Formats: sequence, C-alpha cells, structure tokens
Amino acid sequence: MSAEDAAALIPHGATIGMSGFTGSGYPKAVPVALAARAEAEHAQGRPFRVRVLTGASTGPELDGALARADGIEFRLPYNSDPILRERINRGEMDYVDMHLSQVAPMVWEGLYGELDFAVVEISGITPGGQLIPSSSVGNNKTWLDRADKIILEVNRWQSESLEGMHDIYYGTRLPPHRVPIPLIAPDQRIGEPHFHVDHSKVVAIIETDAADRNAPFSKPDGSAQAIAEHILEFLAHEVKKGRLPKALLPLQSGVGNVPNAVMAGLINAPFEPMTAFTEVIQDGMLDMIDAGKLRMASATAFSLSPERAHDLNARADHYRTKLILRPQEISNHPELVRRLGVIAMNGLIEADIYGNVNSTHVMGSRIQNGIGGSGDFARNAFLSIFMTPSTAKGGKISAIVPMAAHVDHISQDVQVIVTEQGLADLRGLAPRKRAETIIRNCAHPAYRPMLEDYFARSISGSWGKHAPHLLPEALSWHQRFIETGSMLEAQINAAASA
Ligand code: 0RQ
Repeated sequence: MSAEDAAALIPHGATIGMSGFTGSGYPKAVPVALAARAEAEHAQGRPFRVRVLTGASTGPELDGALARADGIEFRLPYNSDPILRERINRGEMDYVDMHLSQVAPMVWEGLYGELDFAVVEISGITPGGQLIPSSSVGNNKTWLDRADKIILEVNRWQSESLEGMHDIYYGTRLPPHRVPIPLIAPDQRIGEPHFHVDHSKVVAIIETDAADRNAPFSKPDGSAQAIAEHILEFLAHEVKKGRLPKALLPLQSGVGNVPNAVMAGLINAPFEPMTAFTEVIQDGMLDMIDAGKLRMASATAFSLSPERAHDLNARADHYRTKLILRPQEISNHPELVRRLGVIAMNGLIEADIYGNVNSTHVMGSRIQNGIGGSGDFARNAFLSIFMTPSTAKGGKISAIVPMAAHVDHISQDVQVIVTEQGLADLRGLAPRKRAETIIRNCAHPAYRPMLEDYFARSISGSWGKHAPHLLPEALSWHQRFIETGSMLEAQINAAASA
C-alpha cells in the first residue's frame, strides 16, 4: 500500500505506538504522509492531531514532520527533535517525560488508553510470517501486541543480516505475576530473534528504502577529552583498589559527544575484555569491538554516524555475534542493571553543590530532551557517573549551581560528577563535604569563587545546617540568566564584556 493510503486509515485523535529509538528504526514514510494529511485537514478548518508513543527520539520524518504540521496532541517518552521541543516548550501540546523502562509496563496497565495503531519499521518478514526487527527494538513488541491495527514499514535500507541480532523476550508480566528475568550476563540470550504478530491486525504494509537519522559525531574537543581522561584515571584507581575487576563491569554510556569520547578513550585503556549493558550503541562502542577491547554489547538501539551505519549494514554478519538488541524494558531493566553491576555514565544539564542532578529542564522549565534511560541506570548502577562540561552557552551558564532548578537524579543516585576541571567522588560523603568536593573539583574557575561565597554564607545563614541553603538566593543564578543572559554576577559580567 502507499504511505498516503495507510495514513488515510488513521483518524484524528488516534493513539499510535511508533517504532524508533535515538534516531534509528523509526517509520519514515507513514508519519510524513500523516503530517501532510494533518496540514490538509487544518487547511479545511478541521482538527487533526494524534497521540504518539515511541521508544525514544526518532527523526525529522516523524517528530519533525508531525510537529511542523501541528499534528501531535500528546507525545512520550523522549524527544530530541528541535521543532517538537519548541512546541512542547510553548505549551502547545502535552509531553510526558518518563523512565524508558517503564513505558511498556504502563501501556500494559492501560495508563495511556487503548493503542489504536502500531506503526513499526522492520527489516523483513520471515517465510513463517514473523517480523525481523530493524536497527532498534524499543517498545515494538508492546506496540504490536497491544495495538488494534498494525501498519508495517519494511525498509530495504536496513541490512537483511540484522536477522539474528535481536533478542525479544516474551516473559515479562505485570504484578503479581512477575518472575525474575532470567538474565545473569550481558551476552546471554533469553528470547527470540523475531516479533510475533497477529496477521489479522495488519492493515497495511509499506516498502521504504531510507536511511536512519544517523548524525556524525564531532571529533572530541579538549573538554570531552579531559572528561574522558578523568574517568579513565578514576576507573584505573578503582581497579587498583580492588573495587572493580580488571575487565571492569558492564558499561552503560549515554548518548552524545562526551560519552562517545569516553568510549574512544577506553580503546587505549588497560581494561579488557570489556562488555556493555547499555541502551544505545554509538560509534565508540563499535570501534572498541573492532579494537578487540569490547567483547560484546547489549542495547536496544543503534545511534551511529552515517559512515558507521553503512559499515554496520555491510558487515552485520561480523557484528551479529557481538551485538544484542533487546526490548527497552529489558535493556533498561532496573533488576538487570542492579544484578549485573553496571557502570553508568550519563550527561547532565546541571548539578547542584550537593550532587542533585538535572538532566532535563533548562532553567527549571524548558525541557531539553527527557530523562531517557538515565534514571533506569543511575539509581540501580554499581557505579553511577555523571559528566558535563563545567559551563554551557559559551560560559554564560555554570553547570554547577547552588541549587538545581529541577531534579531528575537525587544526590543518593549520583556517586561521581566529572567535568573537564576534575572529578568529584562523592561516595561516602555527607552533604557539606560533597559540596566542598564538587565546588573544588568540578566548578569552572569563573564560577568557583561565587559558589564558595554562596556555600560559606549558607553555612552561617541557613535555617538548617545539614544541607545548607539560602532559599531566596538558591535559584537566583537561573533568574539572573533569564534576565541578563548570563549567570555571572553583574560586576563580573560587566568586566567580562569590557
Ligand atoms: O544545547 O544544542 O542548543 O547548543 O544542552 O548539550 O553539551 O551538547 O551535551 O549532547 O551530552 O547533552 C543532558 C541534554 C546533555 C543529555 C544532555 C545545552 C547545550 C546544548 C546539549 P544546543 P551538550 P549532550 C541514555 C541516557 C538525558 C537522557 C540521558 C540528555 C544541549 O545527556 O538528554 O541521559 N540526558 N539518557 O548548550 C542550558 C545548561 C546546559 C544547557 C547543556 N546547564 N543550561 N543549556 N545545555 N547544559 C540515552 C537515552 O536515554 C536515549
């Protein structure tokens, strides 16, 4: 069927589970046709908006096209599309930012209503009629199981050799019927290579031939390299202390240039053979596999540069024994993250002096992307590391602030904070010692005296002395940025611009 005919089956107000995770494996034709339909309906003065549930971020043909057409009423659980982000932050639609491991179970509970449609990209259909997943698994099992009607996009661009790389586990249940997930090592397979599908629900099959979003990674800058070096030195120290084995523990790495730089640094580190139990496989992990440093990686999706995606498709046979893609309720499962003892490394927007981390809300109110899998991993990890350049927006914003304007990861879930300035190992420290360590090791020199001053005055002036704060001042840095465009104090600001 054509994408236009398939999109015509979807009514205004429909709830749709779409495939897609960090720019891979998302449907590329039906959402564009749906956006055109929304525009045509709006031109006739009729409403047309749908509710879209995905795995995580998708691509311009899905979130971008539908957002541009004002075709989304409700969206979850993670987004990185700039047009959609703008609509969310203008308050024009509803967005639920949630732990990625919890999406499927909450849909099984019916908390997001009935799923009218599943629109899922696959790389093929077996002779027996089962579906071969593509470059992400995400929530597709759940969408296929729960939706009333199914639209499939079979994408020829996806390598046929991906078949066999996936591990779709069908043993998850809601309480009180839950049993332990029988996975005790990252390289273990506990499921099946294909999705089951009830053929009577399939209302359309569309053929596509389009690449994933695949964006190039920038070469690690000095700041990313410094962060990577601090982390590598710390891991080596932990091995020396006997707290980590020589091959480390399974690695989880967030998305972005800094985590990719850490992976690049690990290629030359003395740890091997490493494994990864993570959410997303970026270029750095494939490089580690090629260098013989990483034995295998378990995830739910790829997020690769165009060159690496091409290479993976060309050599999928080679990588198939070393990579496993699982549903996101398994790749991010708190039970498994805790059991395997994962080393979690994620980015942040800001951290406060006590180590509470904001991963999502700029100035406390504008969402950047979402919490993604960072909460699934950080709370349950054996070692939970957060990393960031010490400033943002050309130095106008400090990533270390007196009080975080929004908290995703409470101080108990944040063991280590790293900036290019240094690393703060917060394990075992009480709040005031945490503050001293974070300010000394992580803050940028332009902001360090301001933080020292705030902390010193807090110790004398705070109502409580356990985690001292001056409440009228605690969020003043954010307010100053909103009003003046910089968190720097007025006189420093003036001096800087003179
Ligand atoms: O904005 O693009 O407009 O310049 O945030 O920041 O420095 O490029 O760093 O790509 O690693 O993203 C926390 C957003 C960091 C990410 C976050 C602005 C900055 C830039 C991106 P511009 P960088 P990264 C598993 C793990 C939550 C999900 C997660 C994230 C943009 O790591 O989404 O961890 N994490 N998932 O300028 C204002 C600040 C800022 C700031 C950065 N303090 N104030 N803007 N920015 N700090 C993977 C998944 O879950 C899928």
